[in-house]
Amino acid sequence: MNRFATRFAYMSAALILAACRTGPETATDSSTDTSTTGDGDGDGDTGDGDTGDGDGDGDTGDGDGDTGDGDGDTGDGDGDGDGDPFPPLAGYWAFNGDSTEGSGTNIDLMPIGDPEYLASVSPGLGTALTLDGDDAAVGADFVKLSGDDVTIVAWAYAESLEGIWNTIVKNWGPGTSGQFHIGLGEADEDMFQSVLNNNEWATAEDPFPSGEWVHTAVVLDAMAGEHRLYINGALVTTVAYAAPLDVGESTGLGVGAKPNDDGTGVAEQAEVGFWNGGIDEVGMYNAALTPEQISTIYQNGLDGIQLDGSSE
Ligand SMILES: [Ca+2]
Ligand SMILES: [Ca+2]
Ligand SMILES: [Ca+2]
Repeated sequence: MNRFATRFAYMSAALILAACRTGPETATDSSTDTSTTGDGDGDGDTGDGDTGDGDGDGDTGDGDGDTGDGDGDTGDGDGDGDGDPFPPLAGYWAFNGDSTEGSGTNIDLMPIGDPEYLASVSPGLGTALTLDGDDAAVGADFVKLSGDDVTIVAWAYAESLEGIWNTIVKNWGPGTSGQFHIGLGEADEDMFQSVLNNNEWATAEDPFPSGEWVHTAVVLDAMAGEHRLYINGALVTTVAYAAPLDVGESTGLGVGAKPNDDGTGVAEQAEVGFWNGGIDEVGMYNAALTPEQISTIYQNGLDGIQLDGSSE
């Protein structure tokens, strides 16, 4: 099933569910939710207990009684009914011909320079954002990750490791910091690295492989107090993580380069960190995924299964 058919299927499922709900439930939602800023309609706004899956019915605590995403399984949002436990995506960029956001919960990105959309890890993953050293995709008003548990994943192909702060994905500007830098290190450090706003760093021990697709994952686990890096589904680094995750003031999101502070372009500084190569399947979760889930995402990518459970 192609992506659009899949999304249509979600929408149909959501509409059917909405139609099946009774009037009193809806009335309860709107009448009892006055203590929050949300309206209880489950559309992803804050305060009404949504977990942010953006499908309008997967929220918890809004009085409608559902706990899943309305697709009949336990909340992975992929609609495949297999009951796997993946949380809803809080941001998803599949880069299949464009840089739009795929989960409905975060921002579309705009191309900077002349990025192309070329072959990815496997045919099922469609195309990847392909950059030759002066291109990127950026956007304004990034919907920050909420809570203290976070997972960010991406496939990345480094054609070259030249340059500093080579960026895979970043909410961080030149004048204001943000929630994270994920990419490579500064100066000659070409190790996979994640930097948080409170200056906690996690750095892999080995240089990032070039000339091949590499799956990367960063997990912030508040309960365990761990900030973990994974390469190709395997844990490579663990450092201490002290929640909360600082939000920071930068509002831009950059894939393939550091954005400017408001995400209307790339940072105008030497440390812009252009990625040279490919990036695909950038996904974010407001949850600390387990080692098994990270491994599954890696294996799914090799098998051509995208984060939303579909294949191109
Ligand atoms: Ca893709
Ligand atoms: Ca270019
Ligand atoms: Ca470098």
